[in-house]
This record gives sequence, structure tokens and C-alpha cells, in this order.
Amino acid sequence: MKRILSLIVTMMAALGIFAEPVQHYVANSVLANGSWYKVAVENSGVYKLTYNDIQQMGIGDPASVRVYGYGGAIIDENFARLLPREDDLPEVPIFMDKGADGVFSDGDYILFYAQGVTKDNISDSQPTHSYTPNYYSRYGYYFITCGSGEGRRIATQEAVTEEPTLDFSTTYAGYYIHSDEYNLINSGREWYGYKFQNSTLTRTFTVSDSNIDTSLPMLLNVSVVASASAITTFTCKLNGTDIGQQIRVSSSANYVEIQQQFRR
Ligand SMILES: [Ca+2]
Repeated sequence: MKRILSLIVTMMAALGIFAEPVQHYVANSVLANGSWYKVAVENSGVYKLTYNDIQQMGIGDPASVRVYGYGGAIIDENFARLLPREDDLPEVPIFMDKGADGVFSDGDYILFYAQGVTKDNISDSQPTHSYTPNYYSRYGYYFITCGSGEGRRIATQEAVTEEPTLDFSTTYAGYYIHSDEYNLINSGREWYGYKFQNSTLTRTFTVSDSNIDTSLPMLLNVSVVASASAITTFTCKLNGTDIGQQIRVSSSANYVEIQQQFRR
């Protein structure tokens, strides 16, 4: 009896510990105070706001401008992995060019890096390049305000003086051609972009980047879906030449998806 009682006490103590809520929330959002201006971004990159842009937003003191936000990448659906993260908007470091007079004024600007809606998954160990789209938004948003004094700045790195150990003039690049126009069963995340039917049985997709070195290996990922009473075939050509075997989708009353890789 004594042993059972002791077990219950231990369990209650343990339950008491786990019932304690884990607090990850700030008391107030940064958005609670001041005037804010919201800007939308679609693609990742460095964005520029001029002194006049900031002034026209109605920011009281353009020299004290601050940028907040996470951008547009989809967040992890496993909330447990998000928990160590602050729940409020983080301040984004900016670069501010004040010109020769050292005063943020007409003709000056700020730069900041913004995350777009496509999250690149780049692996250093494998020559692959994939991406995760944001299924819920076409834009990411940043919030502009001003604070007192100077906001967060992009840190200056020490110049590297050592001799390089690797010399290269090319790198991997990824291009995505997708258009989320059709959701075939009006459900889920599978979206397709281009219909091949009736008189449109050929489509040309152009990557307009004159810096591509066409002598280097290339990997082409193609995803097609079909539903037909006969086998559906797709032929992929690169600059007019077949790049590999045809993609064959078996006949089916249901939609069948095929993903195929071509290497050249
Ligand atoms: Ca200036």
C-alpha cells in the first residue's frame, strides 16, 4: 500500500511539471505601436526603397526606417519545429546609403533581402535543386515603420585576404516553369499549369538566360498527368532534339501522374 501511494505522488508531481505551459509568446507584437506600411514581395532578392518611397509611405522619420517580417516562405507544418522561434515579426537588417552628406535624404536609399514565396532547397552535397512553393499565398509581406534611432543594419564582413583555394567560373542554377492553374480534383496541393488538348498539342517553354553554359550536364524534371482511354505520350525536346524516351501515361479513367527525369 505504501508503495502504491508513493507511485501516485510521483505521478502527480510529474503531471504537475508537464501541465506547466511553455511560453513562447511575446507580451505585445511590434505592430502594436506606431504607423506601419505593408509591402508585398513575390520573389526572393534584394529590394530597394528610396528615401522618397519611404517618405511617401508616411513614415515620420525616414532616417529611422525599420523593416520587419519573415517573408513568403511556407512555414513548417510541424509546429513543434517552430516553437523555439519567436512568434512576433523579426526586424530585418538593412543597408542604408546616405550619400556623401552622411544624412539620409532625397536621392538616398535602403536595401534589404526579402524572402519570396518559393523556398529553395539547395544541397551542397548533391547537384540537385528543388523548391517548396507557398500553397497558401502568392506574396510574402514586409512591414515598414520607424523607430527611435538607428535600426538593425547588415553587418560588414572583414575582407578576405587569403589566396583562393578553388577557382571556378560556373555554378549550378535552377529554373522552374510552373503555373498553378488547374487542380484536377479540386482538392489538395497538386496543381498543374498547361493543358495539352484539342489543337494545343505542342508547347514551348523558354529559359531566357544568356549565361547558361549549354556544354555542361543538365537535369530536366518533368511532371505530367493524363486521363484517357488510350496511352498518352509526351515527347520532350531540348532546342528541337528529343532529349530521351517518351513519357508514357497508361490509359485510365482516373488521373495518372508521371514524373520523369532527363539527363543530358
Ligand atoms: Ca544624403
